[in-house]
Amino acid sequence: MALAYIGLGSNLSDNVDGHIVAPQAQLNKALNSLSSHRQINLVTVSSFYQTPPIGPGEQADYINAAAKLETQLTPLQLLDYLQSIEQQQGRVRNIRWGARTLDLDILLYNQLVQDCDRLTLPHPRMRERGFVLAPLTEIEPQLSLPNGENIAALLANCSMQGIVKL
Ligand code: ROI
Repeated sequence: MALAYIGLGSNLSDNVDGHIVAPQAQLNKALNSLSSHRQINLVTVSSFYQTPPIGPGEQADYINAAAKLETQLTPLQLLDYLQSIEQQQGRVRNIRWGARTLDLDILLYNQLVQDCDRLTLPHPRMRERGFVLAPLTEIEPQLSLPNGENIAALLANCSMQGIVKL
């Protein structure tokens, strides 16, 4: 059984059968899909955070969260499942770093270090992102990266400007 940490983010509403699904509901729906998988046990979910957008152009604020899960899936099987949830919930991959209905990232998978086409672990940009580290530190403050860096210490170096715990 592996321990994995997932980052969740959304800043767009999807239109499902004429109904708007707000970012918070996108995250809740994704968490339901995660916990419904037979080989995933959702252990802890952080609070939701409203966070200012990092990236180009005018974008709405994001809702971000982190989750801890136990799984029998391999990293790539887990990635496939996360991408199937993103697709179900109307994610359109268009511009890099553009607004999105739902973004599910594997942050850590055990203490695995890997760099292949589809998946780099730990997540390559998590070290400097307050919107990732704030929810992750809430659920696991003593967690460290494979290189020994503690996530709470990394968070102390990030700007928390505009990040609001909901
Ligand atoms: N900015 C915030 N605040 N939260 C995100 O989840 C997020 N995701 C992204 C980019 C576009 C980099 N910016 C973000 O992919």
